[in-house]
Amino acid sequence: MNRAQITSGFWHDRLIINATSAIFHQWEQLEASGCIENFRIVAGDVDGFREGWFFADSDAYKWLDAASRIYASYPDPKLAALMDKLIGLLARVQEADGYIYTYNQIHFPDTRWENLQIEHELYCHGHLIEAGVSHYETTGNTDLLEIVRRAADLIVVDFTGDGPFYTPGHQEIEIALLRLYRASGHTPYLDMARQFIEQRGQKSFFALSILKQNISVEARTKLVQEKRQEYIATHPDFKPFQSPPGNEAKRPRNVSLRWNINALTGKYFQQHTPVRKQTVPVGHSVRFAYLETAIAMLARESDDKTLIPALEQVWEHMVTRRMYVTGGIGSLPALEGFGNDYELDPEYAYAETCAALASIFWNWEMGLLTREAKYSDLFEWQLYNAAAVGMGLDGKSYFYNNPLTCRSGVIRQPWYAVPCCPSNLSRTWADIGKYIYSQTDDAIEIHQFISSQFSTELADFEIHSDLPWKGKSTIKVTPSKASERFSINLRIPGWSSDTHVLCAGEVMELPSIPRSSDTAAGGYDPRQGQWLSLQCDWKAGDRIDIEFDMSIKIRKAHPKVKGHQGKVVVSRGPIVYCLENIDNPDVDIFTIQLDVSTLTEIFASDLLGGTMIIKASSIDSKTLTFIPYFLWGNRGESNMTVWVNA
Ligand code: FUB
Ligand code: ZN
Repeated sequence: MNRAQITSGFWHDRLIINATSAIFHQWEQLEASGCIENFRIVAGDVDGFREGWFFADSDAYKWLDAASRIYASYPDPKLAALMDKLIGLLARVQEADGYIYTYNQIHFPDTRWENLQIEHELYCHGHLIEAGVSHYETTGNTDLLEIVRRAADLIVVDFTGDGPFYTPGHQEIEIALLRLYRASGHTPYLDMARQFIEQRGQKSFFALSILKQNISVEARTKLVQEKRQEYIATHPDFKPFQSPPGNEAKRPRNVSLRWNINALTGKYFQQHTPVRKQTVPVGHSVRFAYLETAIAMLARESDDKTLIPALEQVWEHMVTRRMYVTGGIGSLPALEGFGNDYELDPEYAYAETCAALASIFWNWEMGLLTREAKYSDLFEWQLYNAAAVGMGLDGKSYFYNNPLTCRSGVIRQPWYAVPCCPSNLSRTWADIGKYIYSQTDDAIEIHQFISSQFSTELADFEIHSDLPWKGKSTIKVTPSKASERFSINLRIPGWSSDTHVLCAGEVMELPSIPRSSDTAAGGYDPRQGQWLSLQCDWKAGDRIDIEFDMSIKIRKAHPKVKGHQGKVVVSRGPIVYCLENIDNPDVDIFTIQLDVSTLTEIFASDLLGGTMIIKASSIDSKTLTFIPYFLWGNRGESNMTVWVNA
């Protein structure tokens, strides 16, 4: 596995918070909310009532996945003990044939795979499988792997050859099976993933089956609620967990109607048409990007080129028509998903943290599938903006939905009734070292400039990077032989309009940046990323010096995006900035007019853990302070806007 060790700088600091604060906080919340207790109830360790959504198990698995990945770089015995405790519990909860899903095991022991479009049974099994693969990869221990293989084998037995009706409503099992196939080489997992993917959108009368499942889900939910009331009445000591209030996303009118239409047509679940015809991003954005990730993985694993055109088209459509300037996706609350082309209201923006993460996974796979740099450009942008905003500086407070304009009431919460984002973010950050480089037969590709070191059979590499605050990066190369000829391909990000590269002291000529004729809707266009190929006889002590352009940029939305006329976004390097009213107490951040000729950067070492801020004046000479968007909301309730009048 290609994994670089993160050595210093921005990400090193974030990963320490992830490993020392976030992961333990998340465990406490899983305990407090009853998620872990649900497993103890099934195991017969305790008496109690199962709490949380029917898919609550997935949060325990995602935590285990995150903990396993964190453990690879931060082998804390406390973390190992928690993981072992949970794995031991899962071993006792799993049924003899591999099934494990506390909702059914407690409430409906005689039913399985009942409402696949709605109840997330396969989604939960998918997260379990992913946790098992991560745990095995990072610890070499097979305890969890054995559990997940039993679960995966059951799925293969129960679903192989079944028709399109037996396709999950929330994608995830496909990614999981493909990861398990990569780890084990066992082809039934690959075949099962292929079946789930190929059968999407093939079901006739989808609306009828959704209506039927909805009736069943409602009846089952009602039954569970009645049982719960009964339990509370007979157990006066039972103290249900009070989840902090969620951040209500501001909703456009008629969004419920749109949700219904989306669900009945299958678009919400990406079940409206077969995957090779899915060229427009629709529906729930996490499900969408998990599906695209899985398709890209399948295309790589089975060398199926027929899957690529739709992947490329749907990506192009997303980045040019349906993505926010932060890289956030999903502009419709309630639907938690895509709106129409150019429908990118900053206040309604749902842009769930998990959706950004899902897109990150997809971009990585696309980069490896096509070897095009643009995918790693978007990866980087979403990592620093749409995803990084999801976790507070303390590692213990989170955003779920991520508006680009907030007039009130959005605050970071320690937990959510649906806590899918925190551990998803933690597991992704813990794996940043896996996304820094890749290798082909004769080249090393550097995708991300993050201070780190790694070794391949060709050479040892040390990257030192001042990103995201300063533009300097260096790469030291120590080849395995005294002199070794191979290529190092550097991604030159589209956001850097003037990059300078010195290779062993020699100035390199850069490829010209292609400018596309159609402007991206949101104001950020990742399609300008490029590879620079350095083909040399590398010698010990060789270094590559890179200087990226860190000038402040002004971005504008496409004229078709409503409400954005006369508004701009400020960005610098890979970072999108915003105005938060706590830094601008004397102005109305929603109406103030920025004088774009006054923008200048200053490093504020005592603000928000040390950050580059941007100072400017309004046209009536008021001082404005911009902070990185990903840092907003770290100082209590506040208003914020990414789009500013100019
Ligand atoms: O339903 C499982 C996860 O929780 C989804 O991906 C999120 O959007 C949230 O609903
Ligand atoms: Zn989420």
